[in-house]
Amino acid sequence: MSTGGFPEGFYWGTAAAAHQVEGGNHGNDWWAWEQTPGHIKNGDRSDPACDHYQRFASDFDLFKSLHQNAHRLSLEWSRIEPAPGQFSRTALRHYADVLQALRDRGMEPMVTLHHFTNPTWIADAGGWEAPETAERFASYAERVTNELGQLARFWVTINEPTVIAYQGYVRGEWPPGKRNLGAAARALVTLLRGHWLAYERIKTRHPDLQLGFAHHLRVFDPARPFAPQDRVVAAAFNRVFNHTILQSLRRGRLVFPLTRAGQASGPIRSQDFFGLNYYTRELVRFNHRYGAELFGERVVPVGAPRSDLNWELYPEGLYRVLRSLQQERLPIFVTENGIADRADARRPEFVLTHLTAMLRAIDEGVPVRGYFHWTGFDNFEWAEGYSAKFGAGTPAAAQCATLCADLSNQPAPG
Ligand code: IFM
Repeated sequence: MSTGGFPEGFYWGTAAAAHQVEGGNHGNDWWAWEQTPGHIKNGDRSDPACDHYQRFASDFDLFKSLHQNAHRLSLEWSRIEPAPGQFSRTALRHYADVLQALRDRGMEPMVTLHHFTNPTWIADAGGWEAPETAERFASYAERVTNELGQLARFWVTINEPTVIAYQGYVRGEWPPGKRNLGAAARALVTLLRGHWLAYERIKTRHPDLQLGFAHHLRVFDPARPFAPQDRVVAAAFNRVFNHTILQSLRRGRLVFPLTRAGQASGPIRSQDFFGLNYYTRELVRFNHRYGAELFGERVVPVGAPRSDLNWELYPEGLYRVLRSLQQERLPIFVTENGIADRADARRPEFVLTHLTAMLRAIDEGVPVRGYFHWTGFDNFEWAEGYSAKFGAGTPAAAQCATLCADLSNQPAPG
């Protein structure tokens, strides 16, 4: 039972990514990927998505009416820098208008600089496998914060680096469509270096900006808790998917196995807050046929509640992950948490049980400062196209949003 409630000034909102909602992003690697039959379910494409590029003001009106006092969004790199070193005044002005529109509504923006998409010229030059991409990303990040830094205090450099590496370089289901563990590790090294470089450059010019990284952390438990081989593979998943990045960031240098893939180092402190994207848990069972996946077959517990994407609904995992993050000694934002639920039947319970888990962690001293639900739109869900409905803009979700506001009982922070 909660005693203290949500802290004063708590941020409530939804999160989104430019390519999933804007429409019209034709200058990046994802748009190119979408043109090949078979890459996206039902042949869906990201244009027009939710037409948010045009409709942002009325979208924000809706969020405001749902009692949200913050919003997480991403900027589309390929719009801002359509060719190397050429920055579009039109795109920068557009994003300035977007951020100002949030401010006008009393909503605090959190801005992500990279959410999965690369300009085609970056992809053509080797994407995240090319070491120079780190430098190019940092230059873009520096320019953008110079132009827009006065409109937003919270910035996320990169969203879910391990998901980029896994989907794009291990599973081959996202661009660049590779299945090569060495390439995945090289990409992760460049992503980390990009974050470190961007952090140093931005902080030098704008020490007041608050910078973080959005990590997708999953709970991996052994499918058979007493089977040593399952415990080993679950621990290996936890290490590779969750802890490699966390430890590298904590130490300001690469840890094994990334040390085998390249060289990079950064400041010991390169996050002012911790961005947590939490969705689910997976049980891991040893299977000798899964050599390319660390010999781990991932399964959902029999009879467990699950989303339309077959992800287990496991609110306890949010509590467990938040407790484990206490050691980072950073303010925490839940930068994503949500459910694919076409019928909107399980979303209210999902939100309630996850908020309860979060509140339990807060009560036990975990410094959570805000919660961004994924998401406010039924948007373009990458390789799933429009088949997976994460949007919380439905009546049931509206009830949840009102409930959130009541739970926090807070006016929007000034
Ligand atoms: O839609 C994605 C988002 O882009 C990154 N985090 C997970 C979400 C749901 O799959």
